[in-house]
Amino acid sequence: MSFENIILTMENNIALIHFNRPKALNALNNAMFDDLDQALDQVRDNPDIRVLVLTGAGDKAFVAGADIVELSEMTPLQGKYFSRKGQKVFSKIEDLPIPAIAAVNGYALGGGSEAALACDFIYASEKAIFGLPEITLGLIPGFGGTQRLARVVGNNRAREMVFTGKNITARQALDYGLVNQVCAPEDLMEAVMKTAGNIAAKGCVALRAAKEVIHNGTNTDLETGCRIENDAFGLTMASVDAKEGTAAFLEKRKPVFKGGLN
Ligand code: DAK
Repeated sequence: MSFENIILTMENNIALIHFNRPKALNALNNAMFDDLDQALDQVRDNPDIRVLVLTGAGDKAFVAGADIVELSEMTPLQGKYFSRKGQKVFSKIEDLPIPAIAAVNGYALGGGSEAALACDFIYASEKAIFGLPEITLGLIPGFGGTQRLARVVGNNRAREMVFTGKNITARQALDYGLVNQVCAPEDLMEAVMKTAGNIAAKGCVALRAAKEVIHNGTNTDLETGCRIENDAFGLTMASVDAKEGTAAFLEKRKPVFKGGLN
């Protein structure tokens, strides 16, 4: 199935989604959210897919925020439903059973930073710019940004970014712990796909368990998180890949993970 506002490709166990409205710097409108929602269902329901990568089409932007033209014409009630739709779609990224990586190739403003924050981690081009400029429009971040940014960079840095609406560079984002790696623009996708390939080669059951445990565990206290980890650890021990991984170690060979959900 093809989409008007995004491009979805799935090969070598990796799904790649490009936000694809380069003339509007990939700004998020209602139609793009609808496309993204459907594409994420396809990714989630395809048992061969083990990693998702999100990036922006063109060389200027990951996503330059919500579509300001569309926003400016919304009634408050339409705004409420737009915000809810965005939150739901970004939560769908976060709730995927597989890891998601954001490859931020340019502007990631407002909803763009919020989309990247919904991923498990972020690699950025040296040209990337992050920010939550909603306050400069008389708004606040409406797609989970006030919550996810503080959890990643800490309360005080998040407060400063949200209260001032100031942008930060890729290097600052690295310093804040917002991005894991900064690459030359021409090297970004190669670096992301290499990491995605590394992850995709791992045991499927363990990967899914790790994602779920980190996600559920970090939203609770340490003791509860460790209990969630216990249960998931037991489950991974029942997998074919765990038998293969431990046998390979003892036989001094490389493991060959089958990758299926077994
Ligand atoms: N929406 C619509 N069009 C946009 C856009 C956007 N966010 N960003 C850029 N464009 C369009 C420009 O209008 C321009 O279109 P044409 O004039 O060529 O037709 C084209 O993309 C190229 O942009 P520029 O000519 O401006 O390019 P520059 O390189 O000069 O500047 C820039 C790049 C990223 C610095 C600049 O475009 C810019 O400042 N863009 C706006 C960034 C921004 O403020 N984004 C919004 C963030 S706030 C909520 C729901 C959602 C939200 C909040 C509340 N509720 C419902 C309560 C979220 C809001 C946000 O995401």
